[in-house]
Amino acid sequence: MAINLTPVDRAKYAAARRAVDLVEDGMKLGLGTGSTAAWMVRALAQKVRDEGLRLTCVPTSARTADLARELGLRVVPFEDAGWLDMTIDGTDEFDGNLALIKGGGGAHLMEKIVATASDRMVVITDASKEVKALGAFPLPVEVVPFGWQASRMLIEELLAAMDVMGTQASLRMNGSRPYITDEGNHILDLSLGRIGNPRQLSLALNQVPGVVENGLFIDICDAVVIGFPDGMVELR
Ligand code: ABF
Repeated sequence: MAINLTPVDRAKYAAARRAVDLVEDGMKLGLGTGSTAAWMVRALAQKVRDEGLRLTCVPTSARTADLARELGLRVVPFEDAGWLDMTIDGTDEFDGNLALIKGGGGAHLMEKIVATASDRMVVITDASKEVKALGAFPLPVEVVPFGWQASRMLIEELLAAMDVMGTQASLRMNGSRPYITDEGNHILDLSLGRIGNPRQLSLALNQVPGVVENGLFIDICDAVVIGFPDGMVELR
């Protein structure tokens, strides 16, 4: 492994390596998205080469699919894999109940579908993602392009009636144009500050017309592997 990694990269790699130790021959795996998940894909490809494992991998984004194929992993369409044994993915925040905010990488719709269709979801992260209460990280909400402004207004009205500190929803941009997800949708990032009741907010958001999915993962994550720059890991 390159020795000039930053401390955060070393921490992410340590978490990724530990999660890959959980992978067994014959498993059907969901592969997450983001920089920590990319370390996991690299470590997984090495393990397959070293041990001759036979794995079936389902990516949660086009960029994870490209990386996995490039490294020789067997990538199949989700519909061909069926129920998965385990998904390993990163996160933007996690709290004491293992509730997550995900979607900073724009892939939370596919990530949530794949994670919930798995027997286990293991999150890999560095320690900076641990929070007492979710919400400091802007909550991503995927919305269909048609009428996204109406969806944003309805979301802001909803937020005003809920236990959150901030109520602003902003359209995620990619340069001068709206960001487009792998599924062709837009993302609104909600600057909430602190979410008093993540479960209630997640349920309410998905009722808003035009909303496809939000980045709150409640009762989905089974374990969090926290990596540290010295190579140590902690399991939650
Ligand atoms: C992905 O992991 C995204 O949902 C989330 O934004 C990202 C965390 O990014 P990183 O691993 O690069 O810190 O699942």
